[in-house]
This record gives sequence, structure tokens and C-alpha cells, in this order.
Amino acid sequence: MTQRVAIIGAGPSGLAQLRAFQSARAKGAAVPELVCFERQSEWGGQWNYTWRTGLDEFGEPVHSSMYRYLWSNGPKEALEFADYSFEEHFGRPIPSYPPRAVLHDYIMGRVARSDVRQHIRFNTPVRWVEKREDGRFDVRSHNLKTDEQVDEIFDYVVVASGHFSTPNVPEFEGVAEFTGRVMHAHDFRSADEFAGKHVLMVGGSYSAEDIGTQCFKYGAASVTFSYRSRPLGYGWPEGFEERPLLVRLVGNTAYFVDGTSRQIDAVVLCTGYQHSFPFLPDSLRLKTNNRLWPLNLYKGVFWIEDPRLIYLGMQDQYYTFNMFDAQAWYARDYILGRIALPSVEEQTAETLDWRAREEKLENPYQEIDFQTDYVRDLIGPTDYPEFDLDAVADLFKEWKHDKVDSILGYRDKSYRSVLTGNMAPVHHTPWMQAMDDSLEAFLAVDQAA
Ligand code: FAD
Ligand code: NA7
Repeated sequence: MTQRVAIIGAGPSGLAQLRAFQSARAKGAAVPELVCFERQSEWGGQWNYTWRTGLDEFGEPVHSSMYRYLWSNGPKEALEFADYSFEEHFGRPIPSYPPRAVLHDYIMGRVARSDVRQHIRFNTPVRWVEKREDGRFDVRSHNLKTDEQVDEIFDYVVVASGHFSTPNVPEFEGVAEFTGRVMHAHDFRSADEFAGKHVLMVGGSYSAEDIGTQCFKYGAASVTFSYRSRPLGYGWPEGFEERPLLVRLVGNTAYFVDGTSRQIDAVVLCTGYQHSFPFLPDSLRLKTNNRLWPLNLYKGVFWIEDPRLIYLGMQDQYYTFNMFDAQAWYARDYILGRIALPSVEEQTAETLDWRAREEKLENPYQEIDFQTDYVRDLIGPTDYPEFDLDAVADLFKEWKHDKVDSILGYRDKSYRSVLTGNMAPVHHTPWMQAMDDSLEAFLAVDQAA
């Protein structure tokens, strides 16, 4: 009987899984029946920009946390699909830090050129997954357009639903009485509304850094970062400052844990996200914070208690698209019977070794090497095209240095593709002056250069 695989989510991870199977089929393999459930009306996951916040037109939670004017926060050469270069997609080299629409176009380009769309059921969230006595899974999905629920049986379930959508929203004293705007990064859409304002970013990671610099770019009067553990630590130009943790708001004054205070007009809580799987029972549910090595996943992918349940993209990420590919290819080969998994004891021991190593990591450079080794470990036994992972690790390290050199100027740098060997052209307009983030403007400006 044909095996059936349910893939939950058609973002980059779910699409990587579809592409992995399609690539095997193109080489003559018999592949299982694939059904990809996607809650949104289009593929692309986070990369689908929406103006909506809160709930969508069906009353479903809005998935994407992306905002207008979002540009890649890492060099595109570090995330390039090994089987589909940027140059193949755009027909020429393009600059290293594309805006969201350009990356969206690239991600979609690879799958649009294959025949995987037929497997996706759009506007169809998965509501519940349960283990059956015979070892398979009952999957209940909901067609939002017809308002019908469908129950089906699958042999494997691949959870590719992302983990940057359910906001982590702490409470701060006085926030209820604060007269200015308060929002979580998940609901941030446009920096324009903060022009002329004094904005406070709570959080010390990517969202705080990127939303803060973007607000500054679009005219905020000042940007204050408030960190819990450690400051971002860049050489901030005038107009930025870092303070320790916010303790309370009184009127429009923010007080910090070191006793200092300042007037602010708006607060953006850049306090991260929760891994949230409301469609899974406790016994199957991954529980973790955002880190490089979540526990209970063999190879960072297989639910150890039952490897027919597979999670993609659940790690904190230096590597993104190419890592999701590596995971998807490995998972595919397990499903196709090409890779056998060791005993539960061996899986657990290996997983704990990775965790022990992760806990000793002291800086981003070591973290980059850690995730590089992880991706290498996954690619080795599969037919995912080999690429120079050491060169990618060097790229990430160069990127880190470039950010330290200039947090507002690092996106003006260029890097060499490890796939084509070609150097990216310098973008015509420095990032701080590039206000139009459309694909047309990015590519047209590049052509004019
Ligand atoms: P997602 O992209 O989140 O896709 C998950 C999909 O699952 C969604 O389409 C969702 O609708 C669907 N889904 C969820 N629940 C269900 C359900 N119950 N039933 C059916 N479908 C469901 N990465 C980079 O490489 N470069 C960047 O510059 C970058 N910037 C980022 C900026 C922001 C603000 C955020 C939040 C992330 C950024 N990332 C960036 C990381 C980004 O998460 C990954 O690039 C990528 O989108 C992760 O892919 P994914 O498929 O794992 O998850
Ligand atoms: P991250 O990278 O998970 O970071 C979350 C940040 O929020 C981190 O600095 C946390 O501080 C901080 N945090 C969490 N809870 C609190 C409370 N209660 N008080 C103060 N600060 C808190 O999430 P991001 O949104 O920045 O990035 C996620 C993705 O979006 C990433 O891939 C980007 O590419 C875009 P900590 O350091 O733990 O003390």
C-alpha cells in the first residue's frame, strides 16, 4: 500500500521537504503520497508579507512576523540552496543583501519550476495529530474555505510550522497605563509610524537590532535598546543607546534596572517567540526555547520516541534555507528506507553529546562552527549537492565582523558565492539610503549600476 506523508506548513522547511521528494522522484525513486497542509493562502511561510496583525480573514492567527522594508539580515551567499543558485534564478549575480521580496521570489522560484504545488492544500490548517494504535497518525485538517474538517491517516508527519510566530510577551509594571504605542515585534509592520518618535526596543537579539535600526533609518528621533542578559554591543552612532532591563513605565518615562530613566513615545517588545504546536498532544510536542540544540530530536529532526514524527527548522538559526534542505533530504532518505536510525539509546546518547557541546559554546564564532558541523553531518549520507561548508562558515564570520565594523553599513558589503565562485556586485544604493524595498527597485537599481 502507498505510504502517506503529511507535511504541516509550506514555508521554506515544508517546501524543502517537497523538493527533496521531487528530486528523488526525478531520479527514478518511488516516493510516498505527499500532502502538504498550509494555513495561509500562499506558500512562503514567514516570507509572505501581510499588512494584517492579530487574526486573518478566517479568524486564524496571522503567521508572518515580517515587516515592510525587511532586508536580509545575513548574506544571501550563506543561505543559497545548493541545488539552485541565486544566479540560476536571477540570470546574473545580484548584491548580497536582498530585501524580502527578492528572497521570496528566489525561494518560490525553485519550487515553481518543479511540480510540487499540486501536493499543497492551501487555506487548510492542521487542527490535530494523534498517534493510532497501529503506529500511524490520525490527522485532522480544516478547509477554511468550505469550513469542512477532514480526518485522514498518514504513515509519517513532518512538522514544518515554524517557530517565530507565537510571540513571547512579558509584562512590565506600568505598561497598562503607558500612553504611547506598545506592540510585540510580531505585530510590527512599518517603521514609518515611528518617524520623529523616541522608541524603546526591549530585547537584545535580531529583532531588536533590526527593527531598531530600521526605525532609525525611517526617521525615529531616537532608539533605545533595553537588554536582559547582555547588550547588543555594536558601535552605535548618535541617536542610539543601550540600557539594561526595563523595570517599569510611569507615564511616558521608562525606568531601567540600573536606576536610569528616559522619556519614550513607543515600546516594541522584541522578546522572542514560543515554540507552539496547538495541533499536537503533549506526548508528541516539542518543548524547547530558541536554541541551537533542542532536546528529544535525533539529528535535530526525528522525535526520538517515534521517528515517524519529524520536525524541520526548529533550531535557532545561523543557517536557514540550506539547513532546512539538509534536514529534509535526511528525513526523506529515512522515509525512503535509505537511512536506518540507530537504537533509541544511541540516538539519545548522540543527542546529548550535541547538547553538551552546545552548552559550552562561548561566542557566535563557535556557534557558527557548531551549526556548520551539524549541517555537514546531515548532508554526508544524502545526495544533497556537496558545497563548501567551511567557506560558508567563513562567510558567516566575515558577516559578524562586518556588523561590528558598521551596524548601519554591513549590508553594503559583497560576498562570493560558494556555488558559482562569483563575487556579488555592490548594490547601487547604500542600505541607509535605499528606501524602496521592492524587487523591481532592487533589481532595476542593480541593472543601472
Ligand atoms: P515558516 O517560514 O514560519 O513557515 C511555516 C509555515 O507553516 C507557514 O506558512 C504557516 O502558515 C504554516 N503553518 C503553521 N501552522 C500550521 C498549521 N497548523 N497547519 C498548516 N500550516 C501551518 N531567515 C533568513 O535566512 N534571513 C533573514 O533575513 C530572515 N529574517 C527573518 C526575519 C523575521 C522577522 C523572522 C520572524 C524570521 C526571519 N528569518 C530569516 C528566519 C525565517 O524564520 C526562516 O527564513 C524561514 O522562514 C523558516 O522557515 P519554516 O518553513 O521553518 O517556517
Ligand atoms: P530571539 O533571537 O529568540 O531573542 C529573543 C530576545 O528577547 C533575547 O534577547 C531575550 O533576552 C529577550 N527576552 C526574552 N524574554 C525577555 C524578557 N522577559 N525580558 C527582556 N528580554 C527578554 O528572538 P528575535 O525575535 O530577536 O529573533 C527571532 C528571529 O527573527 C531571528 O531568526 C531573526 O532572523 C528574526 P536574553 O538574551 O534571553 O536575555
